[in-house]
Amino acid sequence: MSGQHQTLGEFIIKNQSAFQYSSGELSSLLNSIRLAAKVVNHEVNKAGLVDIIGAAGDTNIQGEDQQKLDVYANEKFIQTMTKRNIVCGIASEEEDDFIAINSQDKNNGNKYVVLIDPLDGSSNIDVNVSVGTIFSIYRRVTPVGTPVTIDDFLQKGSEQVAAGYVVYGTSTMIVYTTGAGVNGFTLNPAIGSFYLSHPKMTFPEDGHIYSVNEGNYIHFPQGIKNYIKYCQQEEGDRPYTSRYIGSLVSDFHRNMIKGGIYLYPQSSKNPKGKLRLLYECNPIAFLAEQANGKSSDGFTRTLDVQPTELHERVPFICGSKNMVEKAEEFMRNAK
Ligand code: P6P
Repeated sequence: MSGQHQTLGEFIIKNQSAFQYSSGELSSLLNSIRLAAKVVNHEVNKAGLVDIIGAAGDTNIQGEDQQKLDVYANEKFIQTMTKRNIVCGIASEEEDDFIAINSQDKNNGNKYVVLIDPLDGSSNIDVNVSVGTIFSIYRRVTPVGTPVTIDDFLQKGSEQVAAGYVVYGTSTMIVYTTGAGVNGFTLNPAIGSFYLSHPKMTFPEDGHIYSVNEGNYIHFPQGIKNYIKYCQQEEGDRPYTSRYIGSLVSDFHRNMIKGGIYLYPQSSKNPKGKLRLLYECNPIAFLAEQANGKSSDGFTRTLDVQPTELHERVPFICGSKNMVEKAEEFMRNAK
């Protein structure tokens, strides 16, 4: 990466004045995410070499086997954010309840809460397929200096002040937004710095890739079945290409660059879908809209859903605007 590319640190400083809230704290928070991403990346990249892959022998609240890297990533992100003394609370896919930071300190002026999926797609670790970290940042809604409550976490996705992901793929990238567009930074492992490699990322309005686990086809609602058959029809620019990695961050990242749609609908097996609203769907939906894409459950805009539980699941359709609107049309017509 030659010298003319801006580093993530330079970009954060250059753009912090555009951030409507206390920019210094957000910058410091984004820097802590950058540090944790480098630490986790180091372990993910050598997962096959050391005895860190394989289940940790424990299960999380989702009842999913915790992979050792899940546990490791969770610890590292929580540690780095806690140390920076900016955050008053953290919620994680790997933690049953939210974690209050310094709540005993009445002078705790921390204003932000963070929700994370520390290692999404972790079932892919043992087979060397890319995985990701997803994060979502809000300002607290309860008075500063008081202990954080569940209300600080159960905010609509439209209230997010920042969101992003780390994708540990053929290269490691951080992609994030603070509400002024989406920018992607690639890690130069030789130097240990992230460089602005994908400025102003934007979804093509149309695409030719659909990403869904077709193994669940018979369990899908009729509208989704009809949309999948539409994608497979010989007509116009169809059939589309089916690409499904089984890692939301990787499927989303590819679709944002090339144009495409990702679907994890409700089904008779997963009546509310599989993906979690607060730390998977909302941050990805924020990024999608900031990149001129769209995201819904087939009827309601993802960012408008009022959360009621920390680990609640929602049906999720996200990607190129015209493709999501076509899928929504099939959902409406099948009602
Ligand atoms: P399935 C990973 O567990 C995840 O949350 C997403 O990253 C991924 O897109 C989806 O679930 C895969 O789920 O049921 O198709 O294996």
